[in-house]
Amino acid sequence: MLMKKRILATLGIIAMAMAAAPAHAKTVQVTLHAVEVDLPIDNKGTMYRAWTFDGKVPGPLVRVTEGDTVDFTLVNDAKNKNSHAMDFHAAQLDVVKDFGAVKPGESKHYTFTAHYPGIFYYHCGADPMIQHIAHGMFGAIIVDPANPKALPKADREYVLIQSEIYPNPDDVESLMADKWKNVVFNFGVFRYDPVHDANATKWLQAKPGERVRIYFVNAGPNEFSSFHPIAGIWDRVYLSGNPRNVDYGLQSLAVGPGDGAIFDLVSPVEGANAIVTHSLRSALSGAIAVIMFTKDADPGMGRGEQTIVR
Ligand SMILES: [Cu+2]
Repeated sequence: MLMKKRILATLGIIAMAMAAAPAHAKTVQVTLHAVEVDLPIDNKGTMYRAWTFDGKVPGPLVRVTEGDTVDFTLVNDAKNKNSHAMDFHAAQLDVVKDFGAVKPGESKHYTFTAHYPGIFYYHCGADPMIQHIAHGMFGAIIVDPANPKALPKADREYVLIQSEIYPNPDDVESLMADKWKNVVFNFGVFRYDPVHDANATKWLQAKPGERVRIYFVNAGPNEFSSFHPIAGIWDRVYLSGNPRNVDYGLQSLAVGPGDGAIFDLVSPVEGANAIVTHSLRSALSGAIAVIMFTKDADPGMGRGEQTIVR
């Protein structure tokens, strides 16, 4: 009789645990291809030997919801010359078994559950990691909170990833000596800055009063960011993008290599802000992104495919 009670109690606990599991949790298939390809690194089309995920820098935006399981496959294309790997900062795994490199023509598969909401870095971790990141092998994964009301609703969302560009990313000594030429957002010198580069054709857009959510990642490999909106104030900042890590009314926040944060910006007026790293040697070499606040802002910008403006 006692045994039966215990079994029933245990079953009750299991049933409660199952009821507590998020009903929305799903498995998301993600396949990324390591591709070595030439890409432009400025607005006039200077080409650079890039190592990429899916031929783009930043790599494709991966987006899941807290509690989801990511079923991940990395394919290292046979045409490549180098081994590559994948390190998701949203994952809790084995660095050797899961994040280890695979040779050209091979692939790697692993799964993880995204237990923490936020904005997380992903990057190639193949040796020497500094060279793979300098070549452009990085991107971002957003893990949206399971509770859709955990963050105030954003009207527009943009991903900005800071990194350094080195004249020769295969000269590892120059990477170790931190001899970058440009610090940039989304792998382009003044990519979204028509003020410093007349060849820039795109910038960020929003309407006054809209809540603009910047998902920011610092890919490094070496430089810190002091992330600041010139002529604006971050309304809210969430460290690592976790809704529990909220700060209000910040002017700048230091974001180190391998880190990320959510920055919410609301402009009460029309006009422009210039989003920079306030480390000015970095900003003036290419890390400035203009955001225009106008009543006739393009309704497509900061939504869907235009979350990473390409
Ligand atoms: Cu790589």
